[in-house]
Amino acid sequence: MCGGTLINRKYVMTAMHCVKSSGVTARSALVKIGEFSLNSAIETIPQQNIPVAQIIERDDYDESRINNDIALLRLSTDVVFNDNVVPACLPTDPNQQYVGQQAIVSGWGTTSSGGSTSNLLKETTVKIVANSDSTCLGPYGNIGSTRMCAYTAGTDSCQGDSGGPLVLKEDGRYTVVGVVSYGNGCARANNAGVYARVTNYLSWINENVADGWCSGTNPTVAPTTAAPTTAAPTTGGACDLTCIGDFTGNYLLNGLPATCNLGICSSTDGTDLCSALRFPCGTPTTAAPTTAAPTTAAPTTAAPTTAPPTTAPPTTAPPTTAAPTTAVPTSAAPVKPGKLCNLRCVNRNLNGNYLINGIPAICRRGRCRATDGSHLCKQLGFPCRR
Ligand code: 4AZ
Repeated sequence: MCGGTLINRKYVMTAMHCVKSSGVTARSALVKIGEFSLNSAIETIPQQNIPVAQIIERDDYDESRINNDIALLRLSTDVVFNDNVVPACLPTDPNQQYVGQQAIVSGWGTTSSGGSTSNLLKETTVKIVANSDSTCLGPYGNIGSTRMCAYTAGTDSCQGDSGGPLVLKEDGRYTVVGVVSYGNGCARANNAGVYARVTNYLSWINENVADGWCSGTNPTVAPTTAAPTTAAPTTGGACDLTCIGDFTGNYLLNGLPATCNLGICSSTDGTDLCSALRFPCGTPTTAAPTTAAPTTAAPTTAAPTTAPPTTAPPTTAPPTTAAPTTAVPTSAAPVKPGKLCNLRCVNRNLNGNYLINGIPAICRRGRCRATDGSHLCKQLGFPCRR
């Protein structure tokens, strides 16, 4: 199994080594979107299991050096976005190095080198380091511009997290900057984790995922034509987000408080919502075209898990690649942890930080609190009773 990142309604980004092994590409794959608990259904919104229609490979993938370890999965049906399922943004600046920035990596991989995988999605925070950092250059030598390292003592991605996202907050949105690739063991002192560097592949990604955007074109990619000199004023009125979903109620859309009715939303703090979100479902006809326009409303990052490729080409398709998507916490405000929630009936070994149905939580022996101050048990529908 591997991870992956939802890029838009049709494409998941993962690692090449998740879909190809010893020169043989997997024949089929299944992506699980909105998954959280692998062996019990505690998700408040059911996951979407979508077969992969096409695996888009990097033909410069070097299996022996684990270079260009990045692949795209074209889904056979469109993902339905919801509170727990929103694509991650792609970086817009190909030259950004992110050195020194804290980033979140997530997955269902092993919780120690050679240990067992996690039934529940886990996340941790690691610092992106320069390729020349001793924790990167020391163990791996010169990894060039196609890879990046992230290191924080005592925590790491691990086996089974491969293909999954390394995200950080950029302009208030979660942006996927790395794809989990490899490392010497896991959380080994002075050995960083290695990630495919997403900025190195932006053109390739954008060229290949073009038909997966709501509007037909990637709103994050600057148009080649110049913006008009007389820009029409943007209004603070309703914003049409129906390409993302028919959601109704109050939401934090990329941290902006908003109220929505069947996908038509207005901010409740006076912000010009559509403009702040950079018109994810296209610009209204009266508004001037924006130049660079990052994508999605709710700041959800996908953390799919994928299965390893089959090495031999079997005649029957293996029950392969699972790629769940789960939300990364949406707001980073320092708040008091919420009420204690007993989840021991789900997993009595929950220890550490998790994303539970998209809710960031900290757990000790199966008892958890939301770190965003919310009432975890209530949001999960009290899975282990009150
Ligand atoms: C793996 O085998 C793997 N510590 C992924 C990430 C890391 C190590 C191993 C990074 O999938």
